[in-house]
Amino acid sequence: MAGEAQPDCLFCKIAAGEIPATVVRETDTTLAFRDINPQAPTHVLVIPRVHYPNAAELAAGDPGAAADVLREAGEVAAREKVDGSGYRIVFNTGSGAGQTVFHAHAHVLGGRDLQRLV
Ligand code: IU
Repeated sequence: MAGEAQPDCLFCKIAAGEIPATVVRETDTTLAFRDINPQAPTHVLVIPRVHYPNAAELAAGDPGAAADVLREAGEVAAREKVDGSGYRIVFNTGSGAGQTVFHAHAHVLGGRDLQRLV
């Protein structure tokens, strides 16, 4: 069922503490941890503890958790001290957009010049 932990989902396992990650913040509804393949000096993933395959489905199915992810992304940026210089929140959605893990997550990127995308 939507929202429930999926047995084969890597990020569900990280959220459950079954697979280690370098956690930077956690709340009742979210977990923030460092990306294992960082693309910027700050590259943190913020995930909801509930399982939805992407950000849009998370927002539709659990708007509160979606809001929590966005708020935590801002908290991470502040804690990492990239909020002054600017940072980017990215939700890759679908394999054609580079999504490889189908548990909703925000990439928080900062600490270097970020090219304008759009
Ligand atoms: P994507 O938007 O689905 O491509 O992002 C998935 C990210 O998860 C990607 O940046 C990976 O480097 C990252 N990641 C991770 O942090 N830990 C892991 O064990 C695996 C992927 I697999």
